Amino acid sequence: MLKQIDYQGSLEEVANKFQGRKAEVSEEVNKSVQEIVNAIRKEGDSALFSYAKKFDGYNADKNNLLVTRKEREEGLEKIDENYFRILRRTKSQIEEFHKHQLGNSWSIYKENGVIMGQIARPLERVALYVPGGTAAYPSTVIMNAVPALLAGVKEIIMITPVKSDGQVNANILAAAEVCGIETIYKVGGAQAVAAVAYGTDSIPKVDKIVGPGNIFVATAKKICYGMVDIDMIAGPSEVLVIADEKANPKYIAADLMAQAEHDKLASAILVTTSESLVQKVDEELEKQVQSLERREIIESSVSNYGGAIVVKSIDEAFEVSNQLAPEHLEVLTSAPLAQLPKIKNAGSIFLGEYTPEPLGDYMSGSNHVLPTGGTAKFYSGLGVYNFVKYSTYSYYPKEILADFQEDVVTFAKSEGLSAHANSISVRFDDEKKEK
Ligand code: HSO
Ligand code: ZN
Repeated sequence: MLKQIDYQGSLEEVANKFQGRKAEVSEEVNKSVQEIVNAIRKEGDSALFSYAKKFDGYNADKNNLLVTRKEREEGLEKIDENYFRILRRTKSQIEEFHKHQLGNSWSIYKENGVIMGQIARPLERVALYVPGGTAAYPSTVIMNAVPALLAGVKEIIMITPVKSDGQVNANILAAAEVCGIETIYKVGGAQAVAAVAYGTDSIPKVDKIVGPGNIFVATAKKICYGMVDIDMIAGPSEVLVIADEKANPKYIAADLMAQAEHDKLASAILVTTSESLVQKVDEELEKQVQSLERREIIESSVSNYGGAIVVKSIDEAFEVSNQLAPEHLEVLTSAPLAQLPKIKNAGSIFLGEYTPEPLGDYMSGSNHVLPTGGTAKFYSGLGVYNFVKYSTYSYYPKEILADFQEDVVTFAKSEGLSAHANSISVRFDDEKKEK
């Protein structure tokens, strides 16, 4: 299943494959999503309800758009106490980690009396998109909600598509409950994204939209970006495992498949100094895949977008990884912590054989909303910082402004902006008269 990738110092071919797995957005998709967004902008609720009927078969109107308290209670009854405990434990693990991302407000008091600083303020209202069907992960609800809550976002609303029966998945209701999300709108797709971006009579406008979705949702988020903020556009999942000759092939195979099972477009790559390890991992893959439910997806993604790269040294393995900038990087070498300084580009890093990536998908504490497709070169995973914005402030006493007067006036005039110059010099008119 696992092909050895012929690598002689050139990664171009692997990188192209690795970074080019995003589903292509066709002209057609773009056009139809733009039409939906325009209709929501112009017609609001009536367009929203007719798209909900057309695409989801749900007869939405302003009286049945929200999940009611009764529906929530009925859903939550289906959830056993142990599952609730797991959700709460996950939430507190994520909180404990993300708390450290809080606070970036600071001020400086200069000796000359100038005071300046920056204040972080939370976004007011955020929409969390939860896809319908099998890709609706309760873990993702927690990963998105916790940083927003810690940032101090006042209102988190959820939008999620429902089928004609109008039901929302009970596990999702439970995750929402644990995060204190009470407002859940039964609309999804591009129309729901446009509705929260522009606001309709029934749905409030938000400041930011987060959460995964299909190609229509992702395209709508791109189109509405600017009107609202969005999180990143997530591509298919990926993992890169760096392993030395002592690493356990059984664990490596298991971890490669854990990401591969997400999607036929997922990518799982092994980079190792040991050619014989590749052989052993391949044997393990064949063995373990037999009993996995998503066998077909795994076989497809591992053979199309997976592979093994044999390198001459562990340092070279990190160079390869830095070029590919994977979403998840596992380091299965002796003394993995010591390798940390070598890692330049990776969404989230998992060190040592008892920190498998799926632990991070659920409960290690770090976030699982991460940059994919090589974008870890310039993006970070989701955090508290994504739900705040900063205002800078300054206070200048008169005599310090006087000291800057001439320079600012000259600068403003050089830009042809005499009103700017005037705003400064007008403050010293009296002094000039006295002289
Ligand atoms: N590995 C996925 C997240 C996820 N896994 C959710 C399980 N549930 C992308 O980081
Ligand atoms: Zn996962």
